[in-house]
Amino acid sequence: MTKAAESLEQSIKDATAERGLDRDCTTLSRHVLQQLQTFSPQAQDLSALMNRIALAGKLIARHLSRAGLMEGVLGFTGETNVQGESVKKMDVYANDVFIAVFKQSGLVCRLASEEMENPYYIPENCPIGRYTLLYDPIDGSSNTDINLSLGSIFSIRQQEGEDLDGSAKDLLASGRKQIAAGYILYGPSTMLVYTIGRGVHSFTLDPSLGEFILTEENIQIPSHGPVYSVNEGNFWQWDESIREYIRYVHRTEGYTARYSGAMVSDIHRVLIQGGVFLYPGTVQKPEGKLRLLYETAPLAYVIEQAGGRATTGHENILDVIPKKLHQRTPLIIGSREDVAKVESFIQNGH
Ligand code: P6P
Repeated sequence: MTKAAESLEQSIKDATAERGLDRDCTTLSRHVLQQLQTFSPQAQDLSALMNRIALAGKLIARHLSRAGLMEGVLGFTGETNVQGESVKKMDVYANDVFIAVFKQSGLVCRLASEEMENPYYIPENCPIGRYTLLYDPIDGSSNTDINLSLGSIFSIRQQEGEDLDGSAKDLLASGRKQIAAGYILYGPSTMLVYTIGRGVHSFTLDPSLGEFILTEENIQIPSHGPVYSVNEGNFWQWDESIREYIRYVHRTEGYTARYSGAMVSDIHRVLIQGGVFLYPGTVQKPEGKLRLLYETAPLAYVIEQAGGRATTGHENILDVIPKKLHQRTPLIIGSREDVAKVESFIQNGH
């Protein structure tokens, strides 16, 4: 090999090694600062916040990976949560993890979760901690005991006002007040997907480093995709318009049904491959099953930032103003064209 060729080969190796090192150093906390292009106190706070969420994800992923080997991790607690749902031991563990990682952080004063009727306050943080974490600690917990994918969903809001009476009324505001949102997907690998309003970015947990490393920046959802994701076992409960949409995809080439029981997993698929996820209202639950503040609004923020859409069928999810902390909404979310197709059946009052 000529000297020139050897030199070129070496420089390519050096550049690749440097890119590899730089990639391994693009952790979540650094990426937040890169996104904000500033080292201001607010930027540092947000970077630290996301780092704490990443720590929660690591602790939950570790617990899940050993769940089948440990006593007291799987199965039900025997309790019922504020949603009227049977609580899994993993729900309680994950809920406590998010609380624990924010203690002594000076960052988060309040946490609102699917598992807690009222917000949890961390007194030592409250004088200066102006952020609130809203989260679903384990989304799809029915998958825990059968070792299938599940997720955590998070949303960060700035506290508005002093909340002196502990009613957290300022949380009853639209999803456009979210500062950051995203999810952690516990699958074959553990991924964290987030937005702070500057695009959607994914990170993969490298267990050998114990760090979430940047995987993909500025993810764009396809404008159309083959996936439709819905629990067709609820067909008998749906409005006729949703039934008509399902009949349409049944008779139209190019669609494929995917439904895992954990919407983080299903919506991540839709984000990457395109398509639509639906959890419509039913006869039993006309407002739907999913909760706005810590499920549909954060996911809507992510999907909108990726170029997709999220609607109740009549209103943009991010415009819905909740009347109560655990308010539910129907959800139709995903690629622009596929969401519009579902809406066309609703608007035509099929
Ligand atoms: P169903 C999990 O409980 C969840 O909130 C979502 O993650 C999931 O898509 C949905 O509910 C599953 O509900 O009624 O289809 O079992």
